[in-house]
Amino acid sequence: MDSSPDAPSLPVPGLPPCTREELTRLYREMLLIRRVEELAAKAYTQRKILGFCHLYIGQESVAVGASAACRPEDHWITAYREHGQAMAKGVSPRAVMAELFGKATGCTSGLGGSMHLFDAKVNFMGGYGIVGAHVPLAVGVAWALKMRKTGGVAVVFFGDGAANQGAFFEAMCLAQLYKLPIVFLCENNYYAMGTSVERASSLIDMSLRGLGVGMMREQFEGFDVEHVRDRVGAAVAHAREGHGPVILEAITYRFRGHSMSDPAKYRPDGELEARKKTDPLLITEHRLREMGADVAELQALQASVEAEAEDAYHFAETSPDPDPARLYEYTYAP
Ligand SMILES: Cc1ncc(C[n+]2csc(CCOP(=O)(O)OP(=O)(O)O)c2C)c(N)n1
Ligand SMILES: [Mg+2]
Repeated sequence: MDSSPDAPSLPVPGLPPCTREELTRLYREMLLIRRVEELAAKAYTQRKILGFCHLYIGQESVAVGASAACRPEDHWITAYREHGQAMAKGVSPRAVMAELFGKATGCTSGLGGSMHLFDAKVNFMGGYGIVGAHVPLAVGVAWALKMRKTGGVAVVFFGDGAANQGAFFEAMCLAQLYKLPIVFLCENNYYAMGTSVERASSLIDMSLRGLGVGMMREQFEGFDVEHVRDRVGAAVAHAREGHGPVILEAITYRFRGHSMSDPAKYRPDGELEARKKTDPLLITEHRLREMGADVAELQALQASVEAEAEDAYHFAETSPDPDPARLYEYTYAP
């Protein structure tokens, strides 16, 4: 389906509103991702986690909203800021934390680390460190899903920086040509390392890139988990029904630096504080209160999340290191 400015757009609403029970579940998931990453940041400063570590704090509503719009048979693939997406797709906090610690019990057996979480059991096709390089892989996944008639949709998460890469444009061309079941989900968090989006691109709405190949597109604010669920729900339904790909841009913001070594001094004064007013956790907590959730209920939920995150940390810390004999297992063909 062509997506010129006059072409039909995605249905609004894409999904019926969340029940209070479902919204509570989404809030819990976002909070769990936040707490697990806060503990990961602590472990990093204690040198229990080594190498690169890119936190998703501030963006949790995108992954969690998308997960509420997807089915288990849908396949996700993403870049290196992927702890939250992995957990939202069903990788356990224990397996994520243990992988960050480089332990044998991690979801990649401790051989991948922060940027290479992977879990085929839940159709999480991995984090990747080369900016934009996973987008063509996602098209291959979508091709396989179509050929195998699985009914599954591929969802590829990528940043505003990745949307300037050549591989991304080529991937979009092919996906549209073959009407593949794929949703391109750009998380525009306004920065690629220290470069703001308008310093790197003449277009700051990356979903407009889809128009060049006739792809259905939409930009939306990604701070409200229920809204993300709705827009991704509309896009996934479009792709699942065989109408071809959709490119979405979720406007979001990362509260921490690009990686653990970035003090993020490039932000204009006041920008971070202003964005924290649209913290996904605050928005959803407020909605739950409006729906009748009381303080005691939310406190009990927060305590259970705290315990689960601490459990993941303890599990990672006490897990064994991988056997050095396995080091080359996935590096060279036998
Ligand atoms: C091909 C390539 N070029 C440069 C880098 C260095 N690099 C790592 S992350 C990054 C920024 C990418 O920003 P964006 O796609 O917006 O994702 P975000 O970090 O904001 O989630 C860059 C330039 C890289 N990893 N790969
Ligand atoms: Mg970015």
